[in-house]
Amino acid sequence: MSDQDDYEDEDIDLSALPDDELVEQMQDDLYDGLREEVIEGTEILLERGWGADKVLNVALVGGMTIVGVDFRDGILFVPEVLSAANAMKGGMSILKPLLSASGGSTAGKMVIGTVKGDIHDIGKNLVKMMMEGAGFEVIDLGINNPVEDYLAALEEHNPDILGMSALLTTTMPYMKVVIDELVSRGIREDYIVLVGGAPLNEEFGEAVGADAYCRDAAAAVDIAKEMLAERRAAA
Ligand code: B1M
Repeated sequence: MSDQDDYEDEDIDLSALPDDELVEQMQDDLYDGLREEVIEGTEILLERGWGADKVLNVALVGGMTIVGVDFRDGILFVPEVLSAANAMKGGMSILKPLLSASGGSTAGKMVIGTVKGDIHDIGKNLVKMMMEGAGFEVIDLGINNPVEDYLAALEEHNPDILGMSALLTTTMPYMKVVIDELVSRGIREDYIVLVGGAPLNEEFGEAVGADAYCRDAAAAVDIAKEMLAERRAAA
């Protein structure tokens, strides 16, 4: 964005914009790392009756997709992407209680973490929110988890599901390290193992020995529910 654009942005009354222009403006603000503006836009869309999932997918994830393209093409660099991520997290903090609205119940338990070498956590955090919204208890191990962290959490929390996230082609193979370790300890079948992250696909999920690859947070919820129901029925 040019200085001129920045200057113009200062005068924009977000609440006066129609929905499509507001979304466009929010995506610009996310791109520019303007956390407060992204929060304000999120609140306005909710007040206008947008569902939390629609605000998330259309305004926030849509904005982050644009950031991703420019990051890939060398137009944006790490500091800018970090501030865009910070702005996105601002919007997500407003949506979190809504996405997690059902709270309290125990549809099942999940341990989730981003794998070793990888510090991307926005997608994982979304999965956590949506799983909590669907009534799951989620233990979040955060980022950069070596196999030992997963093993310790599985032992401590005895979850139904292990979820792993990776955003880099260089870190996604680490999922196999974790799964192989579960196999060699004879505990692989004790857990439903779900994997996700932008560079993965179904074929990869199968190749590393996961039970399923989850395209997005909503798919993670559906797959978790379905697999857990099957497992409980079989037991
Ligand atoms: Co990174 N980065 N990054 N980055 N970054 C990517 C992933 C990249 C594709 C950008 C690009 O080139 N276009 C590229 C990877 C290329 C590749 O591996 N082939 C890349 C790179 C190269 C890097 C660095 C190496 C850059 C550098 O330093 N030179 C570096 C690596 C650091 C490291 O991890 N060791 C790096 C750093 C960063 C930041 C720190 C600046 C920041 C992360 C901030 C944070 O997460 N707190 C960042 C960001 C923000 C991105 C992009 C722009 C956005 C990722 C994101 O949050 N997407 C990303 C480009 C892109 O993906 N568009 C990029 C939004 C999020 C909602 O989607 O994470 O896919 P996603 O999650 C989805 C699904 O994938 C799924 O559900 C989620 C919600 O629907 N899902 C799961 C995810 N995890 C799941 C787990 C499950 C189930 C589903 O478990 C059951």
